[in-house]
Amino acid sequence: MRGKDNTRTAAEVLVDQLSIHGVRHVFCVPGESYLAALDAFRDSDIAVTVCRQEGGAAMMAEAVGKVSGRPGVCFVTRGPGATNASPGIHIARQDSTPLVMFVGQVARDMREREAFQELDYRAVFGSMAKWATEIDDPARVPEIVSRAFHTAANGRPGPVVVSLPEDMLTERVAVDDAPPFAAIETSPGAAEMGKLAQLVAGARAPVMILGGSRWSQAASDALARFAQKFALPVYTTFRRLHLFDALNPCFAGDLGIGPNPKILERIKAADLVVLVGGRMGELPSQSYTLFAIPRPQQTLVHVHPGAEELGRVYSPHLAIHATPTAFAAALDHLDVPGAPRGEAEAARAEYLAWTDKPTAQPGGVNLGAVMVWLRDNLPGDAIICNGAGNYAAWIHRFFRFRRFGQHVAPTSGSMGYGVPAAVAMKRLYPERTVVCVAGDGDFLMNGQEFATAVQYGLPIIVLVADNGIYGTIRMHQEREYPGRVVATELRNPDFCAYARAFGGFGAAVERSADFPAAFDEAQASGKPAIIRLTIDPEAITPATTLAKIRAKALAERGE
Ligand SMILES: Cc1ncc(C[n+]2csc(CCOP(=O)(O)OP(=O)(O)O)c2C)c(N)n1
Ligand SMILES: [Mg+2]
Repeated sequence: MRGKDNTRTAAEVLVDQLSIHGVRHVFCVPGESYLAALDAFRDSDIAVTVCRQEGGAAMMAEAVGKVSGRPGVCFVTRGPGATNASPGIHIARQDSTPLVMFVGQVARDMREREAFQELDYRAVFGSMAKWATEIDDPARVPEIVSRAFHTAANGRPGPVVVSLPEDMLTERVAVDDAPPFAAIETSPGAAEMGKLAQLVAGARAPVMILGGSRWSQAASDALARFAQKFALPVYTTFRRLHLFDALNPCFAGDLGIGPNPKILERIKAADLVVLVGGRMGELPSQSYTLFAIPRPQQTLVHVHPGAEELGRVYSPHLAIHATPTAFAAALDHLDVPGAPRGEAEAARAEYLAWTDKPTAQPGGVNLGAVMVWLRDNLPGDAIICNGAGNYAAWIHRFFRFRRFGQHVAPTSGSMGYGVPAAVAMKRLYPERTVVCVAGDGDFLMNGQEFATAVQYGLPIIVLVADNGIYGTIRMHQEREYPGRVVATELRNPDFCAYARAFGGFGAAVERSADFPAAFDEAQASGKPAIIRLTIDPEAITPATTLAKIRAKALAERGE
């Protein structure tokens, strides 16, 4: 509240800046280190979601950044609050997501004494965040918050950590507000686009690969128009399936873990690869084997919003420094000589053959059948959230994402992401169906945020693929150390009772055929729900079993 002398506390100035920058939601775990900021939220129209663990709060903010392209915001307390939040910061870093985390700090006159829960945030988050800073002077709150939003959202987006000394927050100051931050679209140059047109015109087998952030539905639509004009096969990188409509005749699959082998063949045989937005990191590049480093064997056009990413690993034949959104808009006006045609039709047929029907699996519940039912029955704008684990392979392969922001999952492979992401999505979009798919290990890393869903009346539906193991690691274990099982078995709680204990709905499914009724019941309950799916641990990927992996590894060792 402004005083008669036109002053506000620094905390009030801070919350006013958030409103100006368009923040609608913040996620937090409270702490005595930033009471003044919490108090300022009482007089603002920003919705505050109180969470159960800072990792959950940071992941919720990250999910908001992912689907909106605007910084998601979380508030955490000093020391343990900040370190608990670190997985969300790491995800934002690897996934190129705009996020601003505000963290409490000891009073300015106590710094450097290792006061209670004191941390040097610049040092701790220095290599993880895009920028880590501390506000010393209340008069600079508008300036530094504005810079935090610009830094997080522009170029290659990422996380920014802003530390708030406790006594700074309560100081009164007369200062002007900053203007709203602007997302800056870097547009491609005419010369680069001219070269791109020449390359497409002369290509025998061109393909497009989409990844990264700074996309929008409009960008995805513009890209689809371009791809269809020249029949270009379009692939997405690991966990970026939402960048292209899976029903589009040019869509040919995702380049993730254990991809359709036909995708690798086709990309290796391509003479032109147009990589838009992605970094082509370890997972999509199949451990950096798909393209030669530094100079790929195919002609590579790399479009990226961060200048520092161009030439970082791959030295492209044509580098285009642009956001995917600005690049896609420019494609509408691109004059490509001749009428080149790619092999989209054949690539699409390969995709359909790979994804149309679930593979046969041991056990009563086939996750492939569950995904096919969801793809046929969920509304076109339903949101799917997940974390990490082998269960996710069935989502990537069998679900068909239709629009931007529909798949919210960490490319960084951080377990425990799905529940907080689903809570955030339902908070943002109460009218949309939000499904979280989790592994049994994955779920319990942030399952406590189910309480947040109950507290705010957010009827998310969580499917827990319960195979009683840390499946991914067990798979690697059987490959590398066949038969020597260590630390990958789990004794799980009763997930249905867990749901009910929190005030939600719980159901167990033992056979694929019973899934639709359980899903309908969960929806009808109107409560946050957990559906436990009993998965045979042998069903380790859509393509193979643990026993087969073990037998193969033993045979290779001559045992
Ligand atoms: C935070 C975090 N810790 C550990 C890992 C390593 N890890 C990757 S997948 C996985 C097991 C996942 O188990 P579960 O959720 O049960 O899924 P499943 O593989 O059994 O389907 C582990 C431990 C990780 N990716 N993230
Ligand atoms: Mg498991």
